[in-house]
Amino acid sequence: MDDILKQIYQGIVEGQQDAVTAGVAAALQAGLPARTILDDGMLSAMAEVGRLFEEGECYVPEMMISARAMKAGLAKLQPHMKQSNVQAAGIVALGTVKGDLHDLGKNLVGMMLEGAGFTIKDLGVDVPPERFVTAADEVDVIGLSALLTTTMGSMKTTLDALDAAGKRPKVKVIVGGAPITEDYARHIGADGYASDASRAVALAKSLISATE
Ligand code: B12
Repeated sequence: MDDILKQIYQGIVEGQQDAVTAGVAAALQAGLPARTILDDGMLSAMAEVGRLFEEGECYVPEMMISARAMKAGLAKLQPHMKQSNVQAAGIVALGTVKGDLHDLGKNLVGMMLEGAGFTIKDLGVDVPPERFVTAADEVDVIGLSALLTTTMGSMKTTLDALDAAGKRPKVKVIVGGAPITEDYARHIGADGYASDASRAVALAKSLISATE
């Protein structure tokens, strides 16, 4: 791995925010594509943090510090992920479902969608179904994120709330997050599932063009 990417990777695993932001700046300066920095330096590091946690080699506080370093790195990378000549593509409300506080994946999906011309309404984390119901009037697509197996059910609750409020036909609902699968998405009646942020962009685009 490139030395700068190694610095970013190590910085995230060890939770050193300054090393990560300096590394991202250096990598951009060296002309490395934002995509490579994200995939090889950052996402792989977060996966390693997850592995360490699973193996009992790190705990929640360390995970939090790593997440903070990752967030700082993402903020540095964000302006470089916008594509040129993009046209307004639609409005997407994004939120992490009730009970769940993980937001790195949701934020990344938001960044990529924004880069592709979508307007993002970020509803934050631990979002109750009613907030999504309210947002449904103002957006074309609602994106639900869940990282915990225990909060996957909140996706179904949210879809049920949209249905009960008569809002379901108005919006497309897409879902994602580490424990979510295509099958689960179909099972709860979502309009689509994407396993990562790039696929989320393609999915949102295809759903919007299908309604035009
Ligand atoms: C960082 C982290 C945390 C941080 C979160 C900080 C933050 N601001 O997000 C903190 C420390 C707060 C945390 C807390 C907890 N965590 Co945690 N966490 C993680 C970790 C290490 C990384 C997650 C991450 O950010 N990945 C990087 C992002 C970019 O990837 P992503 O989220 O998967 O998103 C991508 C795709 O999934 C997709 N996507 C995501 N959302 C959406 C939405 C849409 C619409 C679409 C289309 C696509 C999409 O696109 C994204 C970009 O490519 C994971 C391990 C892992 N491997 O996932 C554990 C993990 C998710 N956590 C776990 C656990 C258990 C917890 C706690 C319960 C721990 C505890 N005992 O307190 C708490 C729960 C708190 C809560 N109520 O939410 C478990 C979950 C196990 C399970 N089966 O449910 C995991 C899997 C760790 C493990 N291996 O055991 N965590």
